[in-house]
Amino acid sequence: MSLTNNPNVLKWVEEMTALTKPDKVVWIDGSKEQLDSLIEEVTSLPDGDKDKMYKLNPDKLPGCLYHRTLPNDVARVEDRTFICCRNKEDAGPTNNWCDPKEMYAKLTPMYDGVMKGRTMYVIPYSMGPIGSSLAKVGVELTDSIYVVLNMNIMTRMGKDAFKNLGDTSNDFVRGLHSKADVDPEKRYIVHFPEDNTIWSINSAYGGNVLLGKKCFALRIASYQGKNEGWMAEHMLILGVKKPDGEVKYITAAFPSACGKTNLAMLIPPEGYKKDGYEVFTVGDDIAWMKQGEDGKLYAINPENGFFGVAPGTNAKSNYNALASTSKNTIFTNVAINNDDNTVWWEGLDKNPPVNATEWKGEKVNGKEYTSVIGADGKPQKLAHPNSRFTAPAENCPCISPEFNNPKGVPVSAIIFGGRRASTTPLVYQSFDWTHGTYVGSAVSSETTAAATGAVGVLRHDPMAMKPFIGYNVGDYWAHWLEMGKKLGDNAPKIFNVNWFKQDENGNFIWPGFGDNMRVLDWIIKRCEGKIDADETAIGYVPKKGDINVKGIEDEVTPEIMEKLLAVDKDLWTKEIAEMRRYYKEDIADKGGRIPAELEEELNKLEARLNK
Ligand code: OXD
Ligand code: MN
Repeated sequence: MSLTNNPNVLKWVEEMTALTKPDKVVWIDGSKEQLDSLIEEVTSLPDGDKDKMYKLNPDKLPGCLYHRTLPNDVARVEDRTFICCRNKEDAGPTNNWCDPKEMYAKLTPMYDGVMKGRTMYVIPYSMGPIGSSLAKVGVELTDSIYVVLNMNIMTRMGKDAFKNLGDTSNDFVRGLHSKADVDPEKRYIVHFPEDNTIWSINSAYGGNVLLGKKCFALRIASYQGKNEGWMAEHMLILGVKKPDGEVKYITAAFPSACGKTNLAMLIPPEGYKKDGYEVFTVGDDIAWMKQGEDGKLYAINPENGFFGVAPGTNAKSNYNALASTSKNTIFTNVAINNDDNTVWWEGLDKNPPVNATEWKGEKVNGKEYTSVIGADGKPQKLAHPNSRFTAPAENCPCISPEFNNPKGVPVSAIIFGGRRASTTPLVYQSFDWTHGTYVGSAVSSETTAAATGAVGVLRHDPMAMKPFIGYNVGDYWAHWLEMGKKLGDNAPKIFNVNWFKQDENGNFIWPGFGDNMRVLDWIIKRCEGKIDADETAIGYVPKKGDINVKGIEDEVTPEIMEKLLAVDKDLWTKEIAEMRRYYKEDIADKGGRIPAELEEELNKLEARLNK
């Protein structure tokens, strides 16, 4: 039975049913009875079925499920991800492009009859709190129960999502997914921004198939945001409660492997806790931001859960993330401890289970296994490095009381950052929004000695959005500038941070994790106009003594702090040369329409440095 009378939804579901030819169509109402019966069904499937899930220990991990994907289907596939808009130039240099007509023609035969013998699930969902003017509706059609159960955690799923759409609106994102085949050469993650449509086929990995997340909430939404005057960003949202009781909200964009989830769930150092500081998580991955009636920029987290990387998550590195996985969580591609039917991953603790099943499903002696050197020259891993937990946001001990506020939270500061061994100081503030937009366009992260390949190679990832901008990156930067003009004096202040500065011996010189609170503290004081700063060529840098190091004085001596905050002229001259190369070779020469104001910011930066 369909859950809506909206003719646009009904017509499209009918068309897609005619194309994919499932045996049965089930509308997902989101009720407990329906979800419970899907869990029974998916856990009763034979081993080896692509959808197969397992129940975990009900006492230790109540309501938790386990799933493993095919070994060739463990991550987002950027080379098979497309933006299909009519004009190639509108996709720009950061996207794979194909003409929409051509892509529909190519994929339609692949979807033809693909769900024969299977059930199609119709999943209505809301990105953002139901009833919020910032929220948007999506409908995903899928032949995977694993997808239904993940969408139930990651979105507001079920019949209430249709309430936001109403009986006549056509403003919903149409997602079609089939796990279909196993052949990675036939895997496609395709966006048609001009049709509000996403087609995903031949994958069962989260980022490729939970279509509300990267596909809708970033790629399609960034395009919608440009047209409708708001922003969809790859940003965490956190609130800092100060001793006076006021909560200041900050968003932050970092490329992967820079600790976004950790910052979102930060636990302040003892001294700050004693003074009454608290940190609340609103979101760990995506922010939708729009100007409110009072002129300020408001942010919602469109998601309802966390799709986090498991390895490295432990009680010390991120207590709140680990606690979020204690119940009603789906684990994908981690290892199983067969003694008690629980899960394990590298970095959880120092005791890999002995009686273990590794992520591909092979029973192994865990302790021995992790000490054997694999074909890649590294110790074997029980869990895949990109294994994940899908955890409900409501499980998070520090979830913000504003998490479901339909108005969102007012943003005081926006932070950019990357992993930089040198050059970039611990923190600096941009001069204004336009300069801050330049700083965002220059976000890049360095490869480290720990990774294979050359050390210190810059990977550009503007606003940490490179794989997620659903249109021309130059137009995206222009949209940022446009938003700044609209926000005027209400615009959040823009900062850049670098937790990863190293000394001559390659040791990190900033402790990071909870101690990043000390930097947030400076940022908030800057937003409040409570603290002065040194004006440098690159922006405002903290004055000596203004980053609070109480409790870590032994580790962060005045000499180290000087290094952390240094602006080295030679390194910045190189940085500017690299940015000129990047703008020209990677962007402009490849069809990126760089706004003149950003070229001008680069000129001004160079002039200030040479003054
Ligand atoms: C993610 C990503 O999974 O950014 O959040 O790849
Ligand atoms: Mn992400």
